[in-house]
Amino acid sequence: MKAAVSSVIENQLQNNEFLGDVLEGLGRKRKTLPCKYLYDEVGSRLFEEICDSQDYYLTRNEADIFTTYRDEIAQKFGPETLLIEPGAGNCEKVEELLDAMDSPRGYCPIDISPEILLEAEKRIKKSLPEVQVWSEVGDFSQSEVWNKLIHVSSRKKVIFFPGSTIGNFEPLEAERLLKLFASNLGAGDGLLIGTDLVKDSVILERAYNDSDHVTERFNLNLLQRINVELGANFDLSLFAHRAFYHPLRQRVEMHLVCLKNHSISIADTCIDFTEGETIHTENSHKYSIAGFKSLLTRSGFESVCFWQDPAKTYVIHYAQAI
Ligand code: AVI
Repeated sequence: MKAAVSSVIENQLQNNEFLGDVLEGLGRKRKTLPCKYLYDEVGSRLFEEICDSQDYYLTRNEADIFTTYRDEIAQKFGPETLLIEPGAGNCEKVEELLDAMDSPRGYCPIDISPEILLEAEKRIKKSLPEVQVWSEVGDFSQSEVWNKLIHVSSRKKVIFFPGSTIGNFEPLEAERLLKLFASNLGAGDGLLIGTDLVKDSVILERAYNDSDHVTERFNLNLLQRINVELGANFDLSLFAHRAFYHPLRQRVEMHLVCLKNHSISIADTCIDFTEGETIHTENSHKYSIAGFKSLLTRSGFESVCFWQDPAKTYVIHYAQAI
């Protein structure tokens, strides 16, 4: 009973934060919504579908790099390394790497979803029973969850941050996050991180406007989530998905474009929309190799090496904390 009551309170707190963020974002002159809210249950499922789609090359090409170079990557870590994965989700990408590592000290996935972590932990314990797993529930962009990992001792730590997730942070936020990572590592500890490369806008725009319209559903689902969880009354047919490459900012921007003047309400607040205005829902920053190396340097790391797919669309960087 106690557990049930505390989970109700936790849900309410989360909903309050969600409502506050939504009202703040939609109250701005240029409307925006934080991209972290794209990932409810439906959104996470749609994102998995995006990753499997032909047009979204990132996941496939990153996986190819891991398959080709996993032994070389694992050798860089050395024996008895503790692997930490912020935002691990279902921990799908790590098994191949753990398997290639020499006597791994263990694996620490961090994620905000306890359910997903529990499932992943069970799976890893089954497929790699010799690997110790310490899961931590929390927001990896905040220092609190990192403090909980201090008790896990190891001769070497490597933070594993694949999937071009760093691209969803504004450059200054990305620097802040990498500095947080560096502050939780000792000198010589590692960072293995995936980044999508700057490239022809046609290829980039196709990846975020896939021919099966999964990204469109993923983007629009955010309004549906606000309707379901916050009792809003968005009419999804009055918004369209738009994703385009912004060459100066070196990022793909995802928006929801309003198709007709109208108003909606969320928790007694009325919000007006004008035809043509957009809600900015996500940025995916693309980096050159040199550009990312300089971000690493500014954040307390020194670049050691990197690996690429044959078509040179994507990079996995390995860096050491200074
Ligand atoms: C999770 N993240 C790295 C994806 C990206 O490419 O920015 C999210 C995504 N948004 C639309 N398609 C994929």
